[in-house]
Amino acid sequence: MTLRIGVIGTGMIGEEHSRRITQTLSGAAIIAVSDVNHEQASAMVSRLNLDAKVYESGEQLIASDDVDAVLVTSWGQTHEEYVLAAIKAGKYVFCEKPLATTAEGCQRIMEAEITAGRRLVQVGFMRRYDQGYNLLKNSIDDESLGDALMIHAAHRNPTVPERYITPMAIHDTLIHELDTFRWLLDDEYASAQVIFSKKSRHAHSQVRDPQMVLLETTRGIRIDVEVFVNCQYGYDIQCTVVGEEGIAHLPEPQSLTVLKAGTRGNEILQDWKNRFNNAFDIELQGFIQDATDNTLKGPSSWDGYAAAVAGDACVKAQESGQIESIDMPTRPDFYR
Ligand code: NAD
Ligand code: ISE
Repeated sequence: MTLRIGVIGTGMIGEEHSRRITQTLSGAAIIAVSDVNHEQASAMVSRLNLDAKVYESGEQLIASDDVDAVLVTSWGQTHEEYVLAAIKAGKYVFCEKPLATTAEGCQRIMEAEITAGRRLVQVGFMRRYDQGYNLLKNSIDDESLGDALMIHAAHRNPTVPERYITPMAIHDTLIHELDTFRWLLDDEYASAQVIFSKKSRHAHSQVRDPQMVLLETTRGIRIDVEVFVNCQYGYDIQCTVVGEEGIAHLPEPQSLTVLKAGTRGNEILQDWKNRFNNAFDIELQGFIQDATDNTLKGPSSWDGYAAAVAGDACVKAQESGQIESIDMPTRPDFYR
C-alpha cells in the first residue's frame, strides 16, 4: 500500500521532507500540497516533479478523500489548527516542531486525540533518531559515566529572518533541547531561568540574542544551553553530559580535515538539513510505516506538550528574569 500524503507548508522543510519522501524513502507519495503562498506550492510541485494537486487551503487538503496522512510544515503558530483539523478528519498527522507554540495549544491537541480514541499525531523531534544522541543516551542508560549530573549544550544558527522574535528562541529553537534532554535523561524539568548576555550587533531589533537557558530537572540535574541564533559562522549543535565518573560529548558531524596553504581546517555546516539528514530519514520512514500499520510509535502529542510546558516557563523566565518553577502534569494513561 502507498500512503497518500498531503503537505501543508512548502517552505524549506516542507520541500526537504517532500523530496525525502519521494526520492529516498519508500511506501508513500506526495499527492497534495498547500501553502498560503500558492505560487510557492506550485513551484515546489514542478521542482520535485510531483504528481500532486495544489489545494487552495490546508483545510481543503485535510478534508480530501485522496489524502491518507498530513504533513504539517507551515510556521509554528499555524500548527495547532491543522493538527486539530487532521484529528477531526481521523487522519494521521506528522507535525513539525513545535506541536503548538504554547502548552495550552498542545493540551487542546491531546484532548482531541484522546477523544478520537487512538494516536494520530507524531511530532518532528528528530534528534531522538540521531546516531550521536543515541550514543549519548546509551552512555547514560548503561551508567558507564555513573549518574548524569550536568549537561552543557549550545544551539547556534548563523542568522535568523526578521520575523524571528525573542520567544521563538524558546518555542522554535530551544524546543529541540527541551524534548531531547527529557528523553535523554528520562526525567522532567523542575525550573527554568533565562539570562541574556550583551546583545550581538548582528541580531536584529526584535530578537535579544544570545541567551543562556538554565534548567533543573526533578532529580536535580543541571543543564545550561546557550541559544545563539546569529552566531554567523555556521549551524553548531553541542551537547556534553557530565557524569559522576566521566563525561561524554555529542559527536561532531563527519567532515574532511583539509591541510592547505598553511592551514588545517574542517568545513562547518550552515544549516540543519545535512546535520540531521539520517535522523530525518529514519523518523519519516518510521511515520510512513507506522501510519500504514495503524500504530504510531514516534514522539507523541504528550511529548510535544511536555516540551511546551517547559517552553512556557522559559518564555516567562525571559520576561521576568526570575527562576520559574515547572510543574509537569501527570502523563495521561492514553500516552503511557
Ligand atoms: P519556511 O518559512 O521556509 O516555510 C514555511 C512555509 O509555511 C512557508 O512557505 C509559508 O508560506 C507557509 N505558511 C505559513 N503559514 C501558513 C499557513 N497558515 N498555511 C499554510 N502555509 C503556511 O519555514 P521552515 O524553516 O520550513 O519551517 C517550517 C516549520 O518546520 C517550523 O515549524 C519550523 O520550526 C520547523 N522546522 C523544523 C526543523 C527541524 O530540524 N525539525 C528544521 C526547520 C524547520
Ligand atoms: C529550525 O526551525 C529547526 O528546527 C532546526 O532544527 C533548528 O536547529 C533551528 O534552530 C530552527 O530554526
